[in-house]
Amino acid sequence: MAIVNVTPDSFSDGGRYLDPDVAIAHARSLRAQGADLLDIGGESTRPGAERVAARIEQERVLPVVEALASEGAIISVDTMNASTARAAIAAGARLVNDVSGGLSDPEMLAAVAETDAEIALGHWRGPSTDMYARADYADVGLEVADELAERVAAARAAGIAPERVIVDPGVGFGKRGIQNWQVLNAIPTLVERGSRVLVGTSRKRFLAEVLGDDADLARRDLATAVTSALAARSGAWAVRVHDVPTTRDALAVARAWEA
Ligand code: PMM
Repeated sequence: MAIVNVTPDSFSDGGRYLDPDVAIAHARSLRAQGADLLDIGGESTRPGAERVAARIEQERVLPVVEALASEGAIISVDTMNASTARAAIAAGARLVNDVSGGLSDPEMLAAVAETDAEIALGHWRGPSTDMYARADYADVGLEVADELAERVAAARAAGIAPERVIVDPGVGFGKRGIQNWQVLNAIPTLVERGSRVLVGTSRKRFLAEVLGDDADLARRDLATAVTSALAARSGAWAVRVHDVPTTRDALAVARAWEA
């Protein structure tokens, strides 16, 4: 899953793809590099980020979703807003990627239930503005698995069959340093619970904590390729990344090892 952030303020690529034509061209190149899914987002969720009005979010993402879906790309829309999810599905998106697990907008699950789209539910304990205030766990892997199971049950209660649901442990969302590694170690536990698992480590701060704060993007992308290959070996269904070639190569090598 390749990341297309149509935002002015995402932490690693904010502002680069705010113009729809530039975002579309970038997404086409990610697809040409081998991305199976394009995840298009119009609201940054980096720590401390302020919310964006749904209308602005839609102005950013809908032209990009529509153009790429019409070319046959499989599109995911990264949103916490039910109205944006609805509009993006109407424009051709097949997957709604809600980092809040359907908790931010009480209409989200019902909106997706009315369609045949899939939904990725992220592990989330509250808004980005103060997400670290809730980073308090006794056993982070188990708590993330249990809290995601509750969200899968909520989706089912809203009318979304479990086969349409993907879970994501929400690396970096209300988790500090070592908690992110613990949650990655819990991927097999998540897989055992039965849903497909999506994992997003790309360029995140916990990688810089290992590499050193001076690590440039190329080094963070290499680290992302390693965590993504390890996530795949742990049973993840998809990995969400900015740089497709490095992760494609790492996945190919991991697959060859397994074969
Ligand atoms: N991380 C970010 C945004 N969206 N979606 C999923 N499913 N999983 C993630 O870990 C995730 C996400 C934040 O990173 P970005 O600003 O680089 O997109």
